[in-house]
Parts: sequence; structure tokens; C-alpha cells
Amino acid sequence: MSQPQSSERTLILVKPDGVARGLVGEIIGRIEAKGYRVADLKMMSADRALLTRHYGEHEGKPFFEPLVEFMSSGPIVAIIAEGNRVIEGFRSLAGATDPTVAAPGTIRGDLARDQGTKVQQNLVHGSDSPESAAREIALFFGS
Ligand code: D4T
Repeated sequence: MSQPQSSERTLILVKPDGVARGLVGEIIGRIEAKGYRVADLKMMSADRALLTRHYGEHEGKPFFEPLVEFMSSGPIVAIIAEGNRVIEGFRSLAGATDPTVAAPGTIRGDLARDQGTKVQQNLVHGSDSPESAAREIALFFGS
């Protein structure tokens, strides 16, 4: 019989559109309903310096400036979620980056759509690898 995998952690952000639309509870509900544990959580404002570090891989791309503008336009909720394969699992719960094509049943597919803006207002962020998760958790929670 295989050994149980050790639990992992991911950084999830409810973006300003999710907070403004009152979807924090719905999004946390989906994380918990899937069986992941909310290990830490806070509402905060993300400034340009933090966002530039967070989205460093996208610096120079056409959507970078609108992305930073959007992400600093209002409060966000930062969440550390924990569970076996939570990194992959949350990205699956979130759905494709473009909310128009995100599958129904996913957070983005059910709750977001193209707003006609230069940037995807797609409600949530989730770390994409164990390395990103460690880096992003340190950035947002300092641990
Ligand atoms: P995040 O990082 O927000 O979870 O989104 P993804 O992992 O799904 O997507 P990403 O890192 O490729 O993009 C980060 C962020 O930039 C916005 N974006 C992205 C955009 O507005 N236009 C684009 O063409 C891309 C690729 C949306 C999410």
C-alpha cells in the first residue's frame, strides 16, 4: 500500500473583483467543501512593490501594468490553504485564467466573465508550483 502523501500549502488570493462582488464566502466555501483547510487568512491591500515581486515573471508583458493597477484597486483576501496536492487541486477548482473559457463548475467558470478590460478580472489567484507557493506565502505572510 502506498504511503499517504505529505500535506502541502498554497497561496490563494481573492482578487479585488471577488471582494468587491461579495464572493469571499463563496470562494472560501468551495475551498473548504473540497476538503482543504484554511490555515491562515487576512484582508489586506497589495501595493505596487509587493505586486511587482509577486508578478515578477510577467514584468514587461502588455498586461503587467493593468494587472498591477487592478490588483491594487481595492482590498484582497490572502489565504493559506493546506491539504494533499492542494496546489494542483486549487488550480483545478479555479479553472482557466480566461473566465470566458473556464469550465462551468470552476470558480472562474461559474462566477466570472470577460469585463472588456485590458486585464482578466478572474476572481482568484493560486500558486502554480511548490516553489511558487513557498515564495508567495513568504511574500504575503512573511513565513
Ligand atoms: P493567477 O496568477 O492570477 O492565478 O493567474 P494564472 O496563473 O491563471 O495566470 P497567469 O499567471 O498566466 O497570469 C497572471 C494574471 O495576469 C492576468 N493575465 C494573464 C491577463 O490579464 N492577461 C493575460 O493574457 C494573461 C496571461 C490574469 C492573471
